[in-house]
Amino acid sequence: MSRLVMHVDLDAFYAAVEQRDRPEWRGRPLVVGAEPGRRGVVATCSYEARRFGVHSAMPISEAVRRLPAETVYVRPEMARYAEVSREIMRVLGALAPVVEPVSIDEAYLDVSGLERLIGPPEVVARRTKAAIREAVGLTASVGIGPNRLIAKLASDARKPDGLLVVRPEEVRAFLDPLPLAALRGVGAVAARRLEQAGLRTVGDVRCRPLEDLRRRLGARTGTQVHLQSNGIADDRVHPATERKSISKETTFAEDVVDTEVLRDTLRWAAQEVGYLARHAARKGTLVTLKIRLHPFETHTRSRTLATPSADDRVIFDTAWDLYRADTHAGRAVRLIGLGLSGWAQAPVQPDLFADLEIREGDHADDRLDATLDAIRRRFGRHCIQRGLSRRP
Ligand code: TTP
Ligand code: CA
Repeated sequence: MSRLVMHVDLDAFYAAVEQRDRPEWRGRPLVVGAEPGRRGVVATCSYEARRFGVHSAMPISEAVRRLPAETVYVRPEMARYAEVSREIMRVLGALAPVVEPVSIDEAYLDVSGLERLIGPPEVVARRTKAAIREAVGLTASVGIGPNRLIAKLASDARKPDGLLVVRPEEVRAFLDPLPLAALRGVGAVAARRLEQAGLRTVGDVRCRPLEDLRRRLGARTGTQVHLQSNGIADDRVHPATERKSISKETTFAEDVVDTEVLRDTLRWAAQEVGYLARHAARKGTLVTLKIRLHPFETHTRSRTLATPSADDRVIFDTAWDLYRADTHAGRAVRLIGLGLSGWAQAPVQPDLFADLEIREGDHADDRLDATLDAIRRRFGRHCIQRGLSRRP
């Protein structure tokens, strides 16, 4: 019997949290990210803003140029988003036995056994979306397929508020029209080679002989791409505690030289990696920085931490130090990312979904925000206020 993998991904996550909490911002273009007029990037934006071509990791100056005057700009408040995320992961943990969070707003679930308990895959997906909406008031896009690749592409395919189930016999028809970027491991170099051979879609790749793909892309990537274009991919969902390393990277649409853009991007990666490590109850001892320079030259640099850590700020500071010490600092960057590995000990807290300490940086303010949110969710929005409300 083939496995059923579900991918859950919240829509415009940070922006959706902001619009949820400020009804007057709903239906408007909204950007979460750097302050307009300063340097830095868009963390994310509402779907209303995406119509203007704005997206994550775009310089804020570019977003301001594209967006209309009524656009709302807000600074990210990580602690709030992390608290919402924990609630979502708890909801997912109650639905399926194995949940693998892969980012603050994304997880894979093995739902193979749920048919008998809940019903057909569509019902499982609908139930999941409803449970998330009920718990946190947000929409998620959900995809179900025979493996991770198909599940992820299925959740992407109908965003926002999407739901798509791709059955094994539908995999080819689903994959064939997708662009090459749908396949994992097809970077800029591989994509260029495939395009030079006249291939545009996954279907084009599927129709090429394996030997031809191996010759063009190398044995490893060629085989990978061949298997994926036939819908064959990893179908295992791992408990978070089994990961050997956690990393996040961003590929920019264009080369970046602005250090503020690089710094914002690494800060986000550190927050994601820190969040996932704390979720898995792990502390790492090795921070790795990865940069790809124009044209296709990739470097990694690592540093061992004096004390094992899963703290966003420690991870970021270490990676940023590595960047500044790098002889390539200042050159145009196409990709930047970081990783945490070398776990210090067995998980300190076997329960994945237990409340972990909130430590997105050492801001008492952030912690207070998260605590207030937790109380409000439990007892109603207006039950508790700050002495001096920061948000007018
Ligand atoms: P995504 O899931 O990539 O994006 P999204 O949830 O905003 O939008 P959608 O899934 O509907 O396309 O990222 C989740 C959150 O992570 C996002 O809300 C903000 C943050 N983020 C950054 O801060 N910087 C980035 O470069 C990216 C990609 C995401
Ligand atoms: Ca998302």
